[in-house]
Amino acid sequence: MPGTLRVSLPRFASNLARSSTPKITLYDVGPTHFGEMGMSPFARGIRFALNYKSLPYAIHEVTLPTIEPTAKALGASPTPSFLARNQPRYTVPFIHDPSTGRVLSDSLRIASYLDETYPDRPLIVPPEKETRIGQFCDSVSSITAPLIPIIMPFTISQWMSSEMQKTFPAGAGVCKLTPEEQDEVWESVVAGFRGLMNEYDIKAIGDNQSAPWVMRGRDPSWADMLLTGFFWWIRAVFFDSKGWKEIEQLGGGRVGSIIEDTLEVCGPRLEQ
Ligand SMILES: N[C@@H](CCC(=O)N[C@@H](CS)C(=O)NCC(=O)O)C(=O)O
Repeated sequence: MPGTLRVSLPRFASNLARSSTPKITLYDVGPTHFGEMGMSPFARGIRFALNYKSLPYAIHEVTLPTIEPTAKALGASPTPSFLARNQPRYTVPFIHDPSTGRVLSDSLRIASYLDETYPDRPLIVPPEKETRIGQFCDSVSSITAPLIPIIMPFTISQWMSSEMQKTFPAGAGVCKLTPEEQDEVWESVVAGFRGLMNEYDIKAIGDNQSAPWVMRGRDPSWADMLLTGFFWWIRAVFFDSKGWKEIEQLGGGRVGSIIEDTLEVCGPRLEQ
């Protein structure tokens, strides 16, 4: 049943209070009215990862025009997926970890780095699943991409501060799709997620088939965190829409379970 927690709570929660680990700085776009959930779905996933690993962190908000100069000043690399297409581009999230002096960009790389650097915390990108997790996350962003023109107008007007709204190009807050075109987008998004969840059921490589997690492991992985980073946003805007309700019910309600369980295990706790 969606929302029913069938997993153990993070084993390191109590370490946080007595931790002397210096705070990692996570760069996200803002300011927004999302509060502790942050703006970028990728950065939101990293918050879930830091929460899950009980690593202390602070958020540093940048605006769209200040992503690149801030990243360059810190020494963060352009995002590899854009680099591969020969279009160097700087994106959030990126992090600075004062414990190691490392600066990293790209959410999957950050998630893997946290595993490597803090191996005593629960792993979220186990090496044997890294490729599958990476492919899953790429699919999540490409399946979701057609929703952007529909989701952004509401997001910009309702959730972005006026300071942040000004950094968006004129017209970014207007959906130019007809209602019929929007229905088609939803159909493609629902079909995309249906295919993806089926594929990951068939080829599941986890060891706990009754667990809701994407990889069917005993614990959540980066795949659940990134998926919930996206779905939290989509659900918050479209919770009452037919398309969202279909997505939530995919796999007999498994998608809804992943969101609820990930939020319960890895959700907001930013005060440190
Ligand atoms: N592959 C990157 C994608 C990150 C990404 O696309 N971030 C968006 C915000 S959600 C961004 O910073 N966009 C700024 C831009 O494209 O100029 C990751 O996983 O971190």
